[in-house]
Amino acid sequence: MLTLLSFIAWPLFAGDTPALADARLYFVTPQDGATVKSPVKVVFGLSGMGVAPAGIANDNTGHHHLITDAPLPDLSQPIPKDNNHRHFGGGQTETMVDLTPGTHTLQLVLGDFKHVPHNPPVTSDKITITVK
Ligand SMILES: [Cu+2]
Repeated sequence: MLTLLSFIAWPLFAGDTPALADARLYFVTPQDGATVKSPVKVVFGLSGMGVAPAGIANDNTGHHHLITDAPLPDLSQPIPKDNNHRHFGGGQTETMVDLTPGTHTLQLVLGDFKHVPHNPPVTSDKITITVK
């Protein structure tokens, strides 16, 4: 029931750090549908807001989270930290990811200094890649 409620009331249940209206999060590389080799170089694109390391509460900033092979997490809570939810709390804007051969989905979510998505959440499109 709680899950259903927070889904229906989703924008109200987002984090309390405001996002700028024109913020856009996207993959510079790889492109949706690309066939790549592992480790996969992933470059994060962000416009309309800035990147800051975790733990530093600067206005209009956040840090990147790369979600692989998983749906978006509960956007009202700190983003989980596991093999499917990678945090780049140092303010990194690219990474190399080891992925098994086959198809994988990638999605980016910006998190605030407490690892909670902004309001409204800033997320990229979910892309699908094939690893040879
Ligand atoms: Cu984080």
